[in-house]
Amino acid sequence: MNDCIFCRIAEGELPAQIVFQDDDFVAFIDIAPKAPVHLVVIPRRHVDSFAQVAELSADERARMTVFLTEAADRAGLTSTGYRVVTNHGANSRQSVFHLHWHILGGALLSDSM
Ligand code: DGP
Repeated sequence: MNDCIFCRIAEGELPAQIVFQDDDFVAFIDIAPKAPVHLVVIPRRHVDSFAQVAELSADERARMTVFLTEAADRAGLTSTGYRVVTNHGANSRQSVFHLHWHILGGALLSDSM
């Protein structure tokens, strides 16, 4: 059994509040939100973190960025704005080792990154 939490969410083996998905990417509500709207966006294909993004094809990387904008739009964030963050490694406090992007919005965010 795959013990990656985000792979299991992508496979439908673990529940998540999915807001948008296609064949290659999934956007769902973060379980511990840091903003009124906090989405997690993942590629279905497992990549450990942003440092390994080259393991995705150029086409996947291009579509991933467009998917991020689409997910933010579906969450109603385009007009008011949002922040996109990805964490890699210990100093960033990455806790789930499957590449993911945080989309944060729904309020005026902290000016500290
Ligand atoms: P990071 O620290 O960048 O690795 O962020 C991981 C995020 O994933 C963190 O904000 C909490 C979220 N998360 C962890 N486990 C689950 C889960 O089982 N379901 C959901 N929806 N989010 C999760």
